[in-house]
Amino acid sequence: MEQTPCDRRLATIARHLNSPRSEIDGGSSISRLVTSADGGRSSDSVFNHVVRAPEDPILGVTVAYNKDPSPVKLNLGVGAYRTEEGKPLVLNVVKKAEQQLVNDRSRVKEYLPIVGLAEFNKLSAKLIFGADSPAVLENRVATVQCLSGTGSLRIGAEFLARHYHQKVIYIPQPTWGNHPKVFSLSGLSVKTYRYYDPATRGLDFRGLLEDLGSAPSGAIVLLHACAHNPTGVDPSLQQWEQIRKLMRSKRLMPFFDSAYQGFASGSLDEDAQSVRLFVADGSECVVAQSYAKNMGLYGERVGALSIVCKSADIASRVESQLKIVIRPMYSNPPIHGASIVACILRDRQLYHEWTVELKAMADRIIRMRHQLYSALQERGTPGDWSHIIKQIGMFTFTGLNSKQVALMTAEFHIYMTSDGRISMAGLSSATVPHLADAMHAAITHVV
Ligand code: KET
Repeated sequence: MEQTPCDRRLATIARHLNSPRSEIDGGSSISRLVTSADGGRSSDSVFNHVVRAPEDPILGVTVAYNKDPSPVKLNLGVGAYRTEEGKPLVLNVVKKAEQQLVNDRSRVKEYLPIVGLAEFNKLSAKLIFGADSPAVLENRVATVQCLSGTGSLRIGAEFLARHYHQKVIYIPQPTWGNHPKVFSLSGLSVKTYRYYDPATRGLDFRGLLEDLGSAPSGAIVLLHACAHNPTGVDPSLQQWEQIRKLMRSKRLMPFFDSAYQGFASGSLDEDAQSVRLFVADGSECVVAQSYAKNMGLYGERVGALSIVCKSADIASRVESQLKIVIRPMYSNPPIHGASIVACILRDRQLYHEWTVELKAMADRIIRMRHQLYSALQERGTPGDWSHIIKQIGMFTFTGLNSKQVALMTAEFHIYMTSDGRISMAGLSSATVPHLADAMHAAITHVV
């Protein structure tokens, strides 16, 4: 069909907006295409060349959801826990800890040290490595409080880019969409290793071993500690042991992302087993922890980066360099969220209450998996949907393609990432039928 000048113009804009370069600098041609609606004021702006960047593939889903006036709309994009009533949840134990903090008249709002709250750091290391971990007891772990999981990954990556001899990091294919950006902006070069097999909807263990086996000696390897995002597929403990053996034999550096401790199995200890396996052999290891999901402290931005070293002296030198990374970025971390976490982790009773609430969240997600699976069975939706109940953690990697997702959003007001990932934590018994209807329609109408 003949293209009109208008079609050509739109195509050019679309090309610009879709090119990765346009996220940062759109080049000059795009600005010439934009006509100003403000009487020419923007044309003499020094920022006139700035091109609108695309929304984030995950957080942008919430932006689109917020704009939709439909009463049946459902946000299954971001991994954020919702109650059966579809409401965000502030854990009771968090409310209690906050009350304690308010009641404590001795508390002040001074700056924290660059590395954050010392007690929080110690307790965070114990939480992930185990209270009796030799690495913790021997002070071989450098832990710094960071801005949630993302900030911990970033500080860890910046440190490795400056002080580790290998600048290449292998990330699983697929992985959380922010990983490649965090690592490449830190100065590491990003490569992928095979992880997920779409045919079996399970782990591509052979591919994983082959790719890590042919990685250069010393390469960094990003591992999801549990509840792999987006696939919901984790190695078994035996497979973890094989991965560990291979990685140690090639001196590959494990960099664990632990954003879901407690969310996979409902048990904090069980979900830390992969990390503990690596730490137990006495070699180095890097771990980024987040309290966003397991304590529901999303907006408080609380997390920790730990670097397990071979001696206390090395750990203290590593910590001194982490301070050099942190100081010019944000100087020192915020006090409130870390104080909540420290209150809960230090107090036996509160800690116990936390584990009960955490288990309840994990169990509700598992219930949603069973309800969705049954609802698709009832509808006779074509295909094998058993992966919905087999996958682990917050997400189901449905296998729906981007066109099917687009239909679910357009016709059913269901919002999710275009890779077909749904956040099971955003689902409730009341909304399962609506989702099942949408999935059934998408599967039967769009190939
Ligand atoms: N690692 C993984 C694997 C992860 O899924 C997230 C968040 C993070 C780190 C960072 O979380 P933080 O809030 O910085 O502690 N994932 C969800 C939210 C997001 O994309 O920011 C998500 O995938 O929906």
